[in-house]
Amino acid sequence: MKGDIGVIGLAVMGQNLILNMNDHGFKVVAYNRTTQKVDDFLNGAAKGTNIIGAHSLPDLVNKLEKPRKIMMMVRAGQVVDDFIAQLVPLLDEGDIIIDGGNANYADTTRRTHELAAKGIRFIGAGVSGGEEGARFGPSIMPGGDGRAWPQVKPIFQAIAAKTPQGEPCCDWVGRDGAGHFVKMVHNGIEYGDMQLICEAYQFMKDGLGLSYDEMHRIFSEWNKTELDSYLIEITAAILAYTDEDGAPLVKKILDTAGQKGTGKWTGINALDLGIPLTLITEAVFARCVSALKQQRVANAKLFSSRIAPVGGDKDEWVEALRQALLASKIISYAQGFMLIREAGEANDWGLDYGNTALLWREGCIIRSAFLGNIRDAYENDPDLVFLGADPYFKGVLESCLPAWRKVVAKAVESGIAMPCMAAAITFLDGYTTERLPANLLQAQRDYFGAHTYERTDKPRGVFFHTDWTGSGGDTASTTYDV
Ligand code: NBP
Repeated sequence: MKGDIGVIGLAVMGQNLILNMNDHGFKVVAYNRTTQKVDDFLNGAAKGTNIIGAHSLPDLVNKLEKPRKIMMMVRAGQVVDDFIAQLVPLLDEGDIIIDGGNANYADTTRRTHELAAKGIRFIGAGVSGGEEGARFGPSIMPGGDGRAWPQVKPIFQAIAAKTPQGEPCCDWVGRDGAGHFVKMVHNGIEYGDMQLICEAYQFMKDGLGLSYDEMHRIFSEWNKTELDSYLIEITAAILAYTDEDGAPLVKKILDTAGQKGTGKWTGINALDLGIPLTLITEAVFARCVSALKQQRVANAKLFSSRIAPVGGDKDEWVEALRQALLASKIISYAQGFMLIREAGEANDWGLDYGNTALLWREGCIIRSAFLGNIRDAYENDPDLVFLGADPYFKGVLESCLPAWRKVVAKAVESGIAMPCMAAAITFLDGYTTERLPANLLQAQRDYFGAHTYERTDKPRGVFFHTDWTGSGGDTASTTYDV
């Protein structure tokens, strides 16, 4: 009997996805560039299963049922193009190649079109949930050539995580690079969620002087509230984890954050599309600041910097922090969905935002109870532009606002860097201000560059230029923007 699906790439993600597929009754053919890993896998984790090994790409292709489905779980980038180039001559029209790695969505769009021209159907599927998700139920975000989806759907929906109601956290996102775009924004939101938690942790540790035991208990309690999520849960566990000497291990970890690029891509796309994705972008920059360790150490001495203790009732501050974190998180998701909407419209992907929230509800790193509320918001109003305008989220934002302001103001006063919580409240203040100072900005642009402006007492779309100095001409600029 031939295999239902082939998987190329036997690192952590590939092996665990294969085992997951096998558990769900699919016959999987496994291949890896370094073929020793195929034998190691078959004699190790895959021993006693129905998994079949392949020692070359022709061997892999020959062992698959038609139309063939071949999923790559390899390093993103050139490696994917190289495998595609080797596979295409071996495949027949209608066969399907799936890239389950963290591809740039533009590459997925290009590959979908290039392969369609050769009769091969391509799916670019974002997979989230790390090792455990891959093994027991990831969130999967597939996009690309829609004709391939009915063939792949039964396998992907079987292995995906399920919501408490039993719905799979995997459904078709849209054509071309839509799946990988949504996965990219997921990763950006992950950057934001993690940084928000870190800001609350620093306020508790350095402002309130709480112990690791106290912080562990607080995050455990927060996990029973609207903040119920995987990242809050693992933060509580991390704070309780001790090293061999009994001290919290996290205290000994160097404070320089790494990054692989998906947060940066999210920020770049937001800038390209003109979406104010301030929180996620600040989270990326916060990692950049953390990485400048030597400079920070030197400048801490130069400015004699220290965090001033935060006085007052600690329990009240902790509750205020919880509300600040929740409200900031709402803004982060609101901005993320604004970006997804803009990209979806620009590319005509026909995205379903409630479905996107459903895909992230379980299985992935940002999984949380909160995503159920986001799904409800988009089900109630599929055209919702700003998540904060949904009645539930509006209510939460309004009730959290006083505590949120207090926390951000106290952080600034005490010298606690809080880029994401501050960016979130600043965004909400700007986004809910009827008249911003951009009138002055337009005047400045017109003053130095004759960029013109619109007037409040004239219809939109009519542009004016003023000779501000009396020595300028009447000619307005149409050729450049500053
Ligand atoms: P890696 O990203 O570490 O990739 C390892 C695989 O890529 C191995 O099969 C390796 O083959 C192959 N490979 C490399 Br590296 N260079 C190659 C080359 N020049 N030619 C052919 N094959 C090459 O594995 P992973 O961490 O399992 O991730 C797989 C994909 O899933 C990546 O795109 C990753 O970004 C994405 N992802 C990872 C996670 C996670 O938590 N790790 C989560 C979500 C998505 P070899 O054994 O012969 O070197």
